[in-house]
Amino acid sequence: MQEAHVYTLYYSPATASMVVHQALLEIGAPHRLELVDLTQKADERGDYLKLNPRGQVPTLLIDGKPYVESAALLMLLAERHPEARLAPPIGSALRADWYQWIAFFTNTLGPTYRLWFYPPDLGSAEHPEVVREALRQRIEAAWSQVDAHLAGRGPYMLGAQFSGVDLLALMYMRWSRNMPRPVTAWPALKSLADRLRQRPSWKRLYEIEGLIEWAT
Ligand SMILES: N[C@@H](CCC(=O)N[C@@H](CS)C(=O)NCC(=O)O)C(=O)O
Repeated sequence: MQEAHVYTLYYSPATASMVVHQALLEIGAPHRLELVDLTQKADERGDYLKLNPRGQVPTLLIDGKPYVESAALLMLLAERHPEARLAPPIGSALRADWYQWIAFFTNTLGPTYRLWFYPPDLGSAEHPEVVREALRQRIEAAWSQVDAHLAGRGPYMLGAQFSGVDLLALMYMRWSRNMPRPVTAWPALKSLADRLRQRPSWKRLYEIEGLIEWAT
């Protein structure tokens, strides 16, 4: 008989599901993976639309109930598995920083990256140069801010202590690899990326998702 898992992650390799997948690996929580075919048009993703009306990944089923939004799923997993220490204790000063940086990544970089990678969201197959340039500047300004933060208060996003925010940062950092200015061009960001890419959960994620680029 198949083991019934609490968690089922609907994912696609190298996408916004990465952070949730890596969090599950960090936690060591048994889970089932369901691959979502993103080559199909979003409104043709059949039954998956019942779980995630926008047809996007990730979706995490917890005891059969679907939840979406990568940053929310990261926070939920951190809360459900305090022993994995993906979040500092509630009420601590670091917890406040943790909320702040998660919101920063998901509000600032998330939507801008989305527009960068999905020009049809703004109505064209390719961005006009002026739009592409504006997005590039916004993305690079956000990374400059994070680099300055890390240079003063690193090496991790919360200082000396690794946390789930670093997993979120790592996913966004990886997506910059083919951009005009990859994060590895900023010294403190490069050092964070190098540190995080040593984690067993990252290596395992690469094996499972069949990833090659930007491994180390
Ligand atoms: N805000 C969402 C964004 C999810 C998202 O845009 N996922 C992309 C992959 S990175 C996707 O599903 N793309 C396929 C599509 O939009 O059709 C999150 O962070 O979970």
